[in-house]
Amino acid sequence: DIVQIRRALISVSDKTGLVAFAQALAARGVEILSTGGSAKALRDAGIPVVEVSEHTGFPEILDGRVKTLVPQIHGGILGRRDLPEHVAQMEQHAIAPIDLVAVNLYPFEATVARGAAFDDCVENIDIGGPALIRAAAKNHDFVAVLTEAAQYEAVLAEIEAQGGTSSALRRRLAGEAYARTAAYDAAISAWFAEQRGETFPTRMTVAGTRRQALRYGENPHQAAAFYVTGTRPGVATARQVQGKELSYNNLNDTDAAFEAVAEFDAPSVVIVKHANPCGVASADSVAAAWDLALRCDPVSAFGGIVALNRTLDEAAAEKIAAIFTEVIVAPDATAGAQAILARKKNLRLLLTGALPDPAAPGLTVRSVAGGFLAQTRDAGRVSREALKVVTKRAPTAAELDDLVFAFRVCKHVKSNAIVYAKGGASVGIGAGQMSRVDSARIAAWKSGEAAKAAGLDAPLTQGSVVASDAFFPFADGLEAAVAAGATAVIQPGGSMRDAEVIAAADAGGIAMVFTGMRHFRH
Ligand code: 93A
Repeated sequence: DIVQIRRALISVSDKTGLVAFAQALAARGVEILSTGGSAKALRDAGIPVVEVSEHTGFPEILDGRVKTLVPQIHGGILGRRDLPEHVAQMEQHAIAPIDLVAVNLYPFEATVARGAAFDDCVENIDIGGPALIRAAAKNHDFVAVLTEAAQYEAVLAEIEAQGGTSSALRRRLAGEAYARTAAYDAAISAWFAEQRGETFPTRMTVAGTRRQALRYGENPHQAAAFYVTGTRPGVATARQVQGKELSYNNLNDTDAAFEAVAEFDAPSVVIVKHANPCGVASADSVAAAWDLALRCDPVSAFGGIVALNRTLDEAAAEKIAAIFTEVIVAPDATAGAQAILARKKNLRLLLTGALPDPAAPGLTVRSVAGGFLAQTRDAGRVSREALKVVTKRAPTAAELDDLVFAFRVCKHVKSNAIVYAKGGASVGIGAGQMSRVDSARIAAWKSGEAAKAAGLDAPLTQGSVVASDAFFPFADGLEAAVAAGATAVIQPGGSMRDAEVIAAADAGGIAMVFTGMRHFRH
């Protein structure tokens, strides 16, 4: 099923690789039809080309809105070469068959991305291009369709090796062609929804490009792949500098760690295990932040994912490399730090070039049986000014710093989340429990273990502050915090029993502030 290429239609906005591709076709005696700009580029390169308007006897009209939308072109693409009636009709109307269509579309996505005006975006909605692509893909039994420069090589290789394209390649290209037009229309409809200020249109397409096939999913019996959907800096846009292949769980944990560390302004480190932070700290340097983050839960940190919000330097690299770590993600790394990590062949180092903006808008999507849930990202951040003191004692300035820090950490801990913090570092994290009081107790207990490991007499929670991602429904959770030695509490407030909880805080002599904002994370 090899199809020899006698005539090709080339119409491309992105002219990358165009000349070399067309040159190779021309060298094989292929007649090239082309639209205005593409034809000019080919002529300038000395490649013989016939303008579509010349071929059809119909000029490009309406500022190029109608270039290829003519029967001579679409008939040449869509006619079946194996049906005598098709062949006869094509002959009757002087329609020459077209065996290869190379089209890439008006750059709608890039035009929107550069913030162009409404009319400019509309003008960049390609009509003729998708029509050519869809037609060629439909008639893939006889036509090869190329929608990006990355595909030129494979087609030329087949023509070189066997004098034409194989049906296997043409089918693959057809599938990729419809994926391209689907993504294009998804981008256009999303843009229209955005223009109307509609976050949740009646139909939503989650469009992504496969970046990597993964060895398996969350478990080895699950298949998985990794898709890139945008340009927001983060795990999907990171460059892997070294280390073993990333797994599904690595990627998920790295995302959690990097999103969390981006919340903090000072040099900070977040260590994640099973999508939950097990140590978070801010300090004067990332190396100092690492020491504090590790102290919170050194047992869990083993085999963890480490995220930094600053360039990884040599001092931090030495320290992190001293314990078994799966992944390090940072905006950048010094050459010295990279040399240190290079000794650990398996350790994956990801560099992102930038930090995500935690306040950036966007959606998160989660699948449920038969559908998916979409919501705006939790871009919420409490400021000191928004806090309401509800106890007799107000927090000190130092307590306030730690309260805001702890609540920010809480946002990245699975509910029910309880975070103890002191001196810009987490000192006890309770995650994912079904009852809040259990999270409070677990956090305090883990902190006691960490203190023992560090050879300290008092638990790290002594003199700390504590944050809760949602309100305390009863006083017991708060009493557990008081028992652990916390001196101040931050929580959303809003429970039916707020009065009891406030009374327990006053009885314990501690300060409490309400945020009015909750950070559930399920
Ligand atoms: O304006 S269109 O929607 N109408 C058409 O008939 C048409 N034919 C090809 N856009 C059309 N194209 C697009 O023109 C192609 O998809 C390609 O992106 C572009 C190439 O134009 P030029 O060769 O003039 O640079």
